[in-house]
Amino acid sequence: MKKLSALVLATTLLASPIWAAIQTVSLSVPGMYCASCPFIVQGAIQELPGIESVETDLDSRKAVVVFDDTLTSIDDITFATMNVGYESTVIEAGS
Ligand SMILES: [Cu+2]
Repeated sequence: MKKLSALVLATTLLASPIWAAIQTVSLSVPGMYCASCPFIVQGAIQELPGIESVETDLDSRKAVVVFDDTLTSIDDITFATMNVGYESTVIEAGS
């Protein structure tokens, strides 16, 4: 049992080195109501530096953003959506 948890710990450390900077955040964007809203939100986020990918979904009113956290922060992302008229809140954040 002890051996197993040591192995799990070692694997976890290897899988997430401390220099890893790529983060994923899921945002709730309740103000998206029509087909063009997700594109406006997506475009605003993509303007930021270090954005790897942005997926927006009108049905669930969600945005999933993959970004480099040495270049952009979650605050920057929510600020960018706010700037184009869409308030967003974090549902889930992680690496
Ligand atoms: Cu719209």
